[in-house]
Amino acid sequence: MKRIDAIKKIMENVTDEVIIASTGMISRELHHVKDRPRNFYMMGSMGNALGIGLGIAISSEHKVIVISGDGAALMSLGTMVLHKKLDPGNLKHYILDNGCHSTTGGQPTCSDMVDFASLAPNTEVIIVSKEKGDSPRIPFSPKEITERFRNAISADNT
Ligand SMILES: Cc1ncc(C[n+]2csc(CCOP(=O)(O)OP(=O)(O)O)c2C)c(N)n1
Ligand SMILES: [Mg+2]
Repeated sequence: MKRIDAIKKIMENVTDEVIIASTGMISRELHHVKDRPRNFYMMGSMGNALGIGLGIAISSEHKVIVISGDGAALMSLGTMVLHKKLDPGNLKHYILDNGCHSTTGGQPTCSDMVDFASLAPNTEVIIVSKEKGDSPRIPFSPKEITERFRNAISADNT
């Protein structure tokens, strides 16, 4: 399955959930498939999406979906353990595993050494193909994304 098709499938069941998308083509593809103010695109800082999602999940009643790549998930193994410890029922973590850093040229990861789904609750691995994809750049600045997202999830808009 292509990564963008996995994202389309995830989006089929999304209503009012907050979505935190990992750095790179995952964010671009989510933006391309369905841009919405409740999407936060973690531009630049790979490995941080789960920490942001976990923070929102434990401090609010929002249903939160985090979409990570395998490279990003490997960078946030400690956060996955914290996810297990805190175990918020309102957080779902998808890991789109293509065994590489597809966004930056396909450098291999060692995702085959880890059973991500066993590390934390509500964690689902979807195996996807390695191609980079061609979704265009997100036309918002990090500041615009943050402001739009903050506004969308603020107490007034729950
Ligand atoms: C801390 C940090 N390291 C490296 C990068 C460069 N970078 C951006 S996306 C990416 C690859 C992401 O790989 P993965 O999470 O597996 O997602 P994929 O591209 O395979 O869908 C890299 C290395 C970055 N933005 N931030
Ligand atoms: Mg990857």
